[in-house]
Amino acid sequence: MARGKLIVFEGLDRSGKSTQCERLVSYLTEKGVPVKHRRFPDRTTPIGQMINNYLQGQTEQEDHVIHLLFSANRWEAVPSIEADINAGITVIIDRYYYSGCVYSAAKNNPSLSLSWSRHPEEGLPRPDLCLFLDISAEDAAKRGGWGEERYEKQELQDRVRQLFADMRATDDGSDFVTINAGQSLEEVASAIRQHAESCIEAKLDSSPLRR
Ligand code: T5A
Ligand code: NA
Repeated sequence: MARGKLIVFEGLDRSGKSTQCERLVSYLTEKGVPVKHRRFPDRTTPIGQMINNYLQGQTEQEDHVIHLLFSANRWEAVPSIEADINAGITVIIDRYYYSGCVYSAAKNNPSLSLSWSRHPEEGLPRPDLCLFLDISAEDAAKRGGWGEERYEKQELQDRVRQLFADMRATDDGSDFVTINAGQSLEEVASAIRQHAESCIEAKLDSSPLRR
């Protein structure tokens, strides 16, 4: 049996990741493609609850500690992600280690560089497709809802966008397929469907997930 594919959505806060992730999952499900939808942070686990409390400003965490908790929250899901993919299910994830690295590095902590932030993520399954929903922090902010969680501030989001751009020059950034997320919902969805369908159709039967 052909393995499932690993597809990831990335981008700034309010770039439309969750909306588009849900649309793609319903579209593929209707077409009969076996898919599973996940998100990081996964706030349902004990580690995820610690992350949630931090994001909502109820607790403080040292910068490296919260970085490692976000990373641990991905590692704890790996056995289940691998089991799904080996069972032929395509796993579609809302945010992954790319966010993990850039949001931590955006804090400008001198001992938490983009390259330091990558180390705990080494060895996580690497996506077959990473859809980067590109929008300026200014346009994303117009969509409303900022100000409720810790990182939802224009200045930090501007640094996050710059770091995603810096990441493009690294090996990780070579994964990005950039989608103009400033278009209408339908235009964005249609661009995503094209990339996702060619990824799913690509024959990789004997090729294991990359690391
Ligand atoms: N984080 C995350 C880390 O620091 N380290 C990590 O390792 C990880 C994984 C929470 C925070 O955690 C940080 C990053 C985040 O700051 P989250 O739970 O993914 O991460 O964040 P959420 O608040 O759930 O989601 P986002 O803010 O990222 O929003 P989305 O999912 O990008 O956007 P979405 O789809 O909810 O859309 C936002 C609004 O825009 C509208 C939607 O209807 C909605 O109202 N919209 C559009 N409007 C016009 N045109 C379009 N094309 C539109 N698309 C969406
Ligand atoms: Na979201």
